[in-house]
Amino acid sequence: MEAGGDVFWSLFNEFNIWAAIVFAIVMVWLFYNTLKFRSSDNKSLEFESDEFIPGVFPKENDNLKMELTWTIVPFILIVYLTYIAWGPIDEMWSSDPDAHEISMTGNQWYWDIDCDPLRDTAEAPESSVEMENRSATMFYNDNGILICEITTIEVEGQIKPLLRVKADESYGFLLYSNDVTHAPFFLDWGLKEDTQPGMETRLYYTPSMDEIGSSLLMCTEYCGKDHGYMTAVVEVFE
Ligand SMILES: [Cu+2]
Repeated sequence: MEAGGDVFWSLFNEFNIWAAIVFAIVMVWLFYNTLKFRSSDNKSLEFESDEFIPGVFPKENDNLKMELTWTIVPFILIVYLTYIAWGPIDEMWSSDPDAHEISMTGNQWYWDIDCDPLRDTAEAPESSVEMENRSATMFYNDNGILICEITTIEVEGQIKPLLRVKADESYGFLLYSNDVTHAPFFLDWGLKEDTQPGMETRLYYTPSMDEIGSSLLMCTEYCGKDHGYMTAVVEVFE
């Protein structure tokens, strides 16, 4: 199963390609200069080391063109890589009006997941407290097709929520917290986002056919004693 979606993988590959190019240039440059400027048969180089005066830059060895090159070229590359690194963030933050919305509320130390948080009201609930005790565990679309289900699953002896979503469906996750900052991390999707008390955060994702199967969801913002057990399982079905 490929995790993270196409946009993540193309970014990963592009970073690897640039890392290989930079590595090759550095290595060629390193060995070229090591060999070219080595001292042979104990002869000293063109300058005497005694000529160096501490605190005084040996201007005669300066090469402005070279310094500008190794400053400007990596700078351009870093700016470019920073720019393309926004791609996945942009994608998970781009709202899709057709996305089916699922709410996830962080609590110390469990996740409350609701398949249909916006029923009953035309707008988003004002607070996650309103949604307590009225979680929808299933949602069918207009064609009667199941696109969200919440059940439970046993993970290492503990009962955890199991969120089931359909491949090729667009989902918007509405994220809340009832106490402190949490952060659901969809491990195999490569997505994470903070949940904040008193604030709604969102992320959007369309699981692909390649992602059919189960993967872990865990909290990645330290939230107290049982932070490490604040997990759930996400299953993508066909
Ligand atoms: Cu946590």
